[in-house]
Amino acid sequence: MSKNLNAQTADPADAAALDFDAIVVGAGFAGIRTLYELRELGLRVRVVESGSDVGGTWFWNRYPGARTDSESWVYAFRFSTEVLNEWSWSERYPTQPEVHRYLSYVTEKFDLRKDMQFNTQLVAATFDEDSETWLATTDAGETYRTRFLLTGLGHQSHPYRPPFPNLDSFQGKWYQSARWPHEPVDFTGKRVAVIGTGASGVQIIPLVAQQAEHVIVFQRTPNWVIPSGNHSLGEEDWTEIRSNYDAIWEKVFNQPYALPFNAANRKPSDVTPEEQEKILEHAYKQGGFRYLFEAFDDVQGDEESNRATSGFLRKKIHEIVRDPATAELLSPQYPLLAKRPPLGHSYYETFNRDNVTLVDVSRNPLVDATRNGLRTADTEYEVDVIIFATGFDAVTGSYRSIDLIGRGGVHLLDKWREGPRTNLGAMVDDFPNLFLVGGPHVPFANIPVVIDREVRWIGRTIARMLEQEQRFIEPTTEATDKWTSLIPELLDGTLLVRGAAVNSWFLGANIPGKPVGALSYHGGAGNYFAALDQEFDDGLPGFVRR
Ligand code: N01
Repeated sequence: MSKNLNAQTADPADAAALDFDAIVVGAGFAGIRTLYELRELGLRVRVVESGSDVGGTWFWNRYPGARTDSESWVYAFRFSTEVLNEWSWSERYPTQPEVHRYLSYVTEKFDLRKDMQFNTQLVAATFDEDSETWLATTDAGETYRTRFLLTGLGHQSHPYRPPFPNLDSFQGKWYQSARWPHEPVDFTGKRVAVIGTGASGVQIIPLVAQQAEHVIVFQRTPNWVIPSGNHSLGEEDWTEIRSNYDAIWEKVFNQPYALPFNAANRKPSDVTPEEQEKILEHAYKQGGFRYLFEAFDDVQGDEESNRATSGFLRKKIHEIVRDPATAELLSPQYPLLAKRPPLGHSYYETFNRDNVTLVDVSRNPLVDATRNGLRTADTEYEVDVIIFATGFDAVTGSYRSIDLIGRGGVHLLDKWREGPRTNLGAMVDDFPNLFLVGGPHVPFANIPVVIDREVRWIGRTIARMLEQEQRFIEPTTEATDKWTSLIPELLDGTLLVRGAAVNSWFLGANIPGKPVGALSYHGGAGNYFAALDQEFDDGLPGFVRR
């Protein structure tokens, strides 16, 4: 049954008719999950999405090799047992087309599409203090009045490309990983430049190398690339997963990165050097992020665990890559996790191919495109195709696309000039009734799970407001200050803080001029979920409601 929020009070301020009870921005994991939650509360919801279909990240990132780095059975919507039972992923790490099919299936299953407006960018939203509603404007010039505004903009949705002033003069074709065309790109017979060796570049390079005449990989900072250990999943696997799903989710909710892993319960110094080798070899064979968490505990905080785990990887790089100079260039000189490590699918092996060249641009940077390719200060590289796998203005950059104006005319990005401010990653002071979904200050972790738990909290909070006939919620400044100051403290307890020196996106260090500091919660997903529950159970003391 639809609950028209206008009908709840005789307040004359409600003369302003609502077009919707809630507008949700984005139709990726966050938007889909949020729409479902709010529908269950009986709210009238409109999802506004700039793409032509659902998917978010999985709509835009169609580059060759795009697939998840989380294991499929937990890169999933937890809220519906039916979905968990009906959908069987075909691989440990599903490809972009499969994730897109999954999101489409969930959308159709719950008949969500009818509340979605595609090809529409929400460009601005202003909080109207008199009526305590949001006025949201689209790029088509429509203005909607809504009680609640929820942003599911994605962590990595504002692509970054280095400013090469002469890119227009390049006679070949260029592509950006995060804005890949829908039709296949044929690299046969082409000389291809790939700029960037983050998670996107690491997935692109091996596949393009199989097709292209020659690939030049321009690397500024190497990554610790962990072998994925990908494999297909059959009926037997799914029977086992489903019979253990409760236990799997229990692990997920307690593991720092919301992944279904067991704690190792040991440090390298607890075992002999021979046992260390055996343990690391076993974890390496398992592949994926299990390597980071199931061999030794606290790789993210403990120097000894980190050194043992990264040292073993360094040895593997040198074993796999035949040319010692190339192997050395591919070996990072910083702790594991100081950059977000990608999973590789024959990544290091690709550098043994005759048609792949690694060029180190750490000291001699690429400065521009030319008619025929790319150039550093002293060398031109002639190519037919350039692929920019150069990342994103992450987390807060997603908010550049909407001018959000809160109480007193304050613009969100002005408020966040020195870094984001939130309470619980869910709300911002001076921005009443605006909920951020999967945005800054939520855990740096397996994101569908984080979204699921956060949206559940938002749903429960709005349900409580409806029960108590309230229309207004805003975090207190004190609670916002407290949560915001916790974020750098948590980061400082980890080796991830070293990411500042190696351009890590999770610190904003990859974007020239962006303030460097923690954008996410590094206190472990389980602790974040507990903080959400505690806040709710205590009666939401960090928020003003009326
Ligand atoms: O972006 P990145 P990404 N000259 O920022 C280089 C998620 N994701 O799209 O490291 C030369 O990691 C830059 O060099 P440096 C995931 O969370 C997930 O790959 O700054 N190089 C770097 O190598 C991931 O972590 C998945 O020195 C330049 C690269 O471009 C996040 O998105 C898949 C340069 C950018 O790497 C971002 O990944 C894909 C320049 N001027 C993405 N400018 C999966 O889960 C930048 N670079 C599978």
